[in-house]
Formats: sequence, structure tokens, C-alpha cells
Amino acid sequence: MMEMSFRWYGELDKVKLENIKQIPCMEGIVTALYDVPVGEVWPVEKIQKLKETVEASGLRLSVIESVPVHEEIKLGTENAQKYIDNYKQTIRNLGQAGIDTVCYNFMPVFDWTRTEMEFVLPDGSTGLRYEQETIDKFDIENNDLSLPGWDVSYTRDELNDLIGKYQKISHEMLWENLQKFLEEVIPVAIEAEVKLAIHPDDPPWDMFGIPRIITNEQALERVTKIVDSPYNGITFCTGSLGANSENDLPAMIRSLLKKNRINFVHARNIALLGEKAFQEVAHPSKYGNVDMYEIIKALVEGGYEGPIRPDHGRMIWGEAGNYGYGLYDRALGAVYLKGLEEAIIKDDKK
Ligand SMILES: [Mn+2]
Repeated sequence: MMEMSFRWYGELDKVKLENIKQIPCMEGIVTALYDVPVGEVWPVEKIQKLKETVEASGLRLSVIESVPVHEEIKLGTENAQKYIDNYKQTIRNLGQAGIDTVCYNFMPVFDWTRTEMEFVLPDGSTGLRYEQETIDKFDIENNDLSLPGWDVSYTRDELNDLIGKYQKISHEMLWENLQKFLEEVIPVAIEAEVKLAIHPDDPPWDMFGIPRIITNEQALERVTKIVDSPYNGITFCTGSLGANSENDLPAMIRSLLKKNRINFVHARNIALLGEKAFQEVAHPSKYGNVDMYEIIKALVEGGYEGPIRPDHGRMIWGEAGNYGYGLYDRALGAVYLKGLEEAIIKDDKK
């Protein structure tokens, strides 16, 4: 069976560990240290304390999501080596504390991006939405930085400076910088017994002239070949990869599992609205374009038994909280996913 887990934003999260523990079939927590600046080494004592807090609630600390990769590494500047060395030490410290899986991404400047955070769905719930049209109209250099969904806090000057630097970075240069990073970090991860899991870019296409490379099947295959080890794996995010209708998600899962390269799964459903536009919806297949039954079937039949979590949920029942990360809809998603898994396992045994 897969290990059902739930993202938790630490003590400041409105969603409490006690609530998460009450979700049927819930086993693990996905979280991070939120008070260590990007690029600095995570102290082993802080990691241990986080792990103890999670375990005191009766759950396992399944995955660290994320240890962010510093922009200097992605840009491949002369400072990159210092940050790569720090990253390696963080991985060693995580291993020492008994953490076995780390999610990260290699998206320049912006993490996941949406153009609307509270789009009202027909049933009155709200969900996140992305429309390229809105992005294209957005004057990033001059406007206030009001585009929702950014986990980052840059001043306008910092942001313009960063975006300027990336105008000189081609897709191939970004690949080279990822290669350098993995060639340095994966041997350390193997020694520390910490499995790395790169999250695909969300959305899986360039934005504001900044390259994005982890977008499709070829890209995932290419990443796993840079260092050929199960410790160099993928976070298979159905919502991110599903935004590109050319991605055949079940086929990708089967192929990656044959090589033991999926280390973590994000299950999210989206409804495609057209070219480069999508709406996040409830997890069941009928609401969107991700066939969740086929996803879970490919995972079960491929022998996947690692951590999985319901990704972004809607806001329902009047809940307010971190966009995409309320308690209720994600809890419903988790139980739905476990239901699919149980049915598929029992059916396959017949
Ligand atoms: Mn995801």
C-alpha cells in the first residue's frame, strides 16, 4: 500500500496535526523548516525537533517538501558551489535525523503560479485557476507584484534583477546547471540514504521569458539519466504534468516505475480550459481531465509503495486558510485515493 500523507505548514498552519491524524488512512506528514533562509544549511537539531513534533501526533515525517534550491545554483553563478555545498550538508543532516525523502524543484524565480486563487465553482466552492492570457497581460517589470500564488517575497528591484539574469539563460544552460547540481548532490544523497524527488514545473511551460525545463516525459527521462540511481527520482505531480494535455500520465508512471524512479506522488485533478489554461477541481476523475483511477492503477500495478499526498484542494464548507491547502477538501481527496487503491488491489487479486 502507498503511504498516504498530508502537507502541513508547521505550527503556524491553521490545520493542526491532531486534525490530520483523524483523516482515515492517514499515515504521514509532508513538511519543511520554514525559518531557515533559502541556501543556508538546515541544522540537525531543528530537523530532529520537527520530526519529534510530527511523531508525537502519531504520524510519520514522510517527506521534506521542499529543500529549496538557491537561485545562484540555477543560474550557475560563481557563488553556486557554496550553495551546492550547503545543500549537500543539509541532505547529510536530514539523513542523520532519519528523513528518507526530499522533494525539491528547479523552477527559476517563481514556484507554482496561478492567476486566480478564489475562482468560484458551480457548487459555490473556490479553487485555484491559471490562464496564460492573464499572465501575458501582466507587466512584470512595472506592476505591483500582486499576481497571486507566489511563495516568494522579492522586492521589485530584486525581481527585475533576477528576471534580467535569466534572460541570458537558455534551456540548455539550465539543464547544465541542473546536471552539475545532481552530479554533486546525488552521491551525498546515496550515502545519507535520502531519496531526492524533483517536482515538475508548475505550470509546465516558460513564463515571462524565463526557461522551465521539467515539463514532460522526455524531461523526466533526461533527469533520471543524469545520475542513474533510485536516489535521483521524481515527485510525480499529476496536476502539474496534466496541465500539458500531451502528457500521457499513466504511461509516464509505468515507465518511471519500471526504473524505480518515482519517490513521491502528488495527486491533483485539473480541468483543462484550453491552451495553457486550467482550473483546479475536486480530486475525483469526473471533475477534470486527470483520470485518477488510471493514475492509481498505474501506481499500484507498478508496485509503488512510497508516499502520496492529495495535492491542492478547493476551499469548501466556509473554510479559510492557505490557498490550496485547507483541511476539508484535501481530506476528502485522501480518502477517495485510498478507496481507489483498495478497490484496485482487491480487483487485481481476483
Ligand atoms: Mn505538486
